[in-house]
Amino acid sequence: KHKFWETQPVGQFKDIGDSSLPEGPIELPTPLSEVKQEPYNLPDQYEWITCDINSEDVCEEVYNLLAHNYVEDDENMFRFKYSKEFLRWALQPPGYFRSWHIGVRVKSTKKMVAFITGVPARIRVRDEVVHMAEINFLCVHKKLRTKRLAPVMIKEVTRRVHLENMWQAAYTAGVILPTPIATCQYWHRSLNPKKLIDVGFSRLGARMTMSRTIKLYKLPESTVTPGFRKMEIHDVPAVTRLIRTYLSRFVVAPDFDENDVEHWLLPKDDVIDSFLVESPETHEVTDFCSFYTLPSTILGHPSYSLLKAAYSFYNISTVTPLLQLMNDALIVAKQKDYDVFNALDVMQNETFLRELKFGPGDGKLHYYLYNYRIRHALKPSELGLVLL
Ligand code: NHW
Ligand code: EN5
Repeated sequence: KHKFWETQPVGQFKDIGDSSLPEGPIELPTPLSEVKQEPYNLPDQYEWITCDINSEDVCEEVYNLLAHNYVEDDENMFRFKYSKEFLRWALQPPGYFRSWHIGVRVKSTKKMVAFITGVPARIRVRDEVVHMAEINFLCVHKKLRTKRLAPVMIKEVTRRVHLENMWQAAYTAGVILPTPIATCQYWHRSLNPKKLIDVGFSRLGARMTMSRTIKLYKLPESTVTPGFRKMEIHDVPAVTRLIRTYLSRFVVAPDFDENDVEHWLLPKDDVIDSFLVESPETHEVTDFCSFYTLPSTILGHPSYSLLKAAYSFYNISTVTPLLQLMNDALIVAKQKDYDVFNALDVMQNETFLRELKFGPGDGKLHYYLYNYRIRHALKPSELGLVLL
């Protein structure tokens, strides 16, 4: 079992419960001169490429690789379909490294067959802010699976992260690896129940008709909170103060500055939506909510091919009850024609999920740190981090 992961500086299953092991880095950094200078070897037919995601052609190749080979649900009914604009946003935050956008091509045909990325992030673990890589979009073409290409991809991104003098990483996966710092549950709120049932995303409940189901999930036409509006560029300082204060209560959370907030939270059409509540009296920004857009291909359905999904991102309530704020988020998502609103049970999300008619999904999301040990697994409510 885990012939690769056993060799890596990650929490191992055999060490679970061993309270003699200290929290923090597992291995010390090595001098940069000792970091391997050449890429890892690939099988002879393949070559490494550093991707220029700003190039329309490269971005399209990545988009197509992922659209056909990235994550599916356990019954292979849906596959994530990240848009090109989303990929550009996800891969180019402040201080990003082009060298961390790594592709593999077939030498003879130049076809892209594998991909992995990192982006830099400051992640706070308890009272320590750690400069990490967030690793995402690991993908090997379906025809090249189970040939141990993934460990080579992971070692190569690790090497390139080390070359920037960073020694820790954060990542999430639907599969269990050694060893999760937290295991979260996906929850789903139907916005277009008829379509969701038609495509097999959800089922008609026992003793429910279609018309009762549609009525159950009906939402008001417009938002109810006075002062609820789209976030704008001039809101960046206020939103940064709000989110920094809020995230300080979680055990693991990003350390966002104004540049990060501008990049990650300022609205971008069909990528990231953010709303806030500006008090009509004091003009203070008191509350904030956001979701990102990640559609899925509906595999093999005669009449529908795309599921439009919103994913809850960062939400902060100080005056408006979180329940009301998130109900307004559902209302705008419905106005914008999303079929479903998804959320994890991270942060304070448990306080609204059931009441707002979210139901638990069949998927879990495991959170991991590379080269950083946590004494014992966290509760989802202790996590203040959402990855894309
Ligand atoms: S999770 C989404 C990952 N992608 C997909 O699920 C897409 C569809 N699947 C595939 O493309 C978000 C392939 O099945 C993949 C595996 C490529 C997943 N994470 O090549 P082999 C992320 O992107 C291990 C980590 O034969 P394959 C996060 C597996 O346990 N490891 O398999 C990515 C086994 O090792 P073991 C994973 O099916 C985080 C080995 O790979 C994994 O052809 C990456 C088998 O390799 C996963 N999701 O390809 C880690 N899935 O020890 C970052 C399988 O058990 C670490 N494996 O024998 C930090 C790096 C930076 C550090 C900086 C200091
Ligand atoms: C790294 N950034 O399994 C991401 N999704 O529940 C990689 N299920 O959509 C990790 N199987 O439960 C990704 N409908 C891990 C997740 C991979 C994708 C995945 C799950 C999450 C999902 C749906 C569809 C299931 C189709 C059959 C699901 C039930 C919804 C229902 C609505 C009404 C109230 C009850 C729940």
